[in-house]
Amino acid sequence: MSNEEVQSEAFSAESYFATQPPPASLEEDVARAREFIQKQISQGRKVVLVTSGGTTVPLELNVVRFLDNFSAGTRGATSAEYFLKAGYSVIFMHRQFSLQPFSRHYSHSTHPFLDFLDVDDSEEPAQIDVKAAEHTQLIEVLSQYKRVQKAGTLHTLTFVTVNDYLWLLRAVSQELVPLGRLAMFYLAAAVSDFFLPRQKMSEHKIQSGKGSLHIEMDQVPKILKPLVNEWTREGYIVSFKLETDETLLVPKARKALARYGHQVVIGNDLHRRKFEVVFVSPKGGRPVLDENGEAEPDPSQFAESWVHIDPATNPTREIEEDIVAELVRRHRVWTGES
Ligand code: 9Z3
Repeated sequence: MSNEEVQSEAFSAESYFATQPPPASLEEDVARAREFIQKQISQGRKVVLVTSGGTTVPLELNVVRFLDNFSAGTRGATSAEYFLKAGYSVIFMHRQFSLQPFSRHYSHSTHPFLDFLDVDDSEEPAQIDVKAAEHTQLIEVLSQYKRVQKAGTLHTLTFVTVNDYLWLLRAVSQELVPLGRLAMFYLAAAVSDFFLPRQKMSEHKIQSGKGSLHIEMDQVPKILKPLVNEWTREGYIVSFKLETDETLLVPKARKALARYGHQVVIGNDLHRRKFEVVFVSPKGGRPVLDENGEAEPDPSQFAESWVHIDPATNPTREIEEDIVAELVRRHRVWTGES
């Protein structure tokens, strides 16, 4: 395909997958995920796919430079733990090296593990101890981790680029189809809006010395559309909307619901995301958009509910506990339970 043809391409999901190559590990990753899903189905479990962390956009084929999306992976990793506690099996699809369930409590930047160990080297062999102040939390985290390992209810998948993410999301969502309404999608990963198609990328490191760098990027296809309408028709789909202007949160969440027809958008402001989020969902059937899809949908078609926690009165409380509890309740209604 020539560059001109690529440039004129609108990049629907279909044209994206027809022109951008799959990651090398896709088949193997999907086979492992399939095996995991089949086991969960045979045990009658609900499965949630949690996406977490930011995707990158490489600028070169031999990649030296890339654009990144903001996300430490806290939302996804923390939520995955609460889903596991609620009895869900979890496919944790995350950005390589971003936070993961359980080990997140001992992240190298906030709570490095060397700092909670003591060593007594006055005798041979030297003894290692966990500091007394760390016991309670470590026992709790480790016990849950071991329980989950024994039950085999956590499966991890890794992405780096937005291309890895899109291919994996499509493949795994198709594998989740047999679960029908028992599957939930919790799309907390921070996904690039723009990318550089492979056909436009320079093979080698872009050279400096020629003045400023101009790159024209294409829009990443809106993946929620085929996810909702083609890849999974029955799964319960929760997407996140990140804004830095709080006044945009609810209107943009409403628009996304009207455009894609999924179940919930959780809006979060970048600076307040750890103690405040808003659930936006359609009140009745699928909300209606105007013909060209540009105008604001009628607000009376949507319900909003805010979740707040107060870090001053309870500094250890995590908002993900409340988010997951609410989603578990809503998912029960979706599956026809109480
Ligand atoms: C989020 O909004 C997540 O809650 C955060 C979590 C990325 C803010 P951290 O990992 O941060 O705890 O540091 N994720 C979704 C962001 C996103 O890309 N949403 C798309 C959009 O807004 C729609 S799927 O267009």
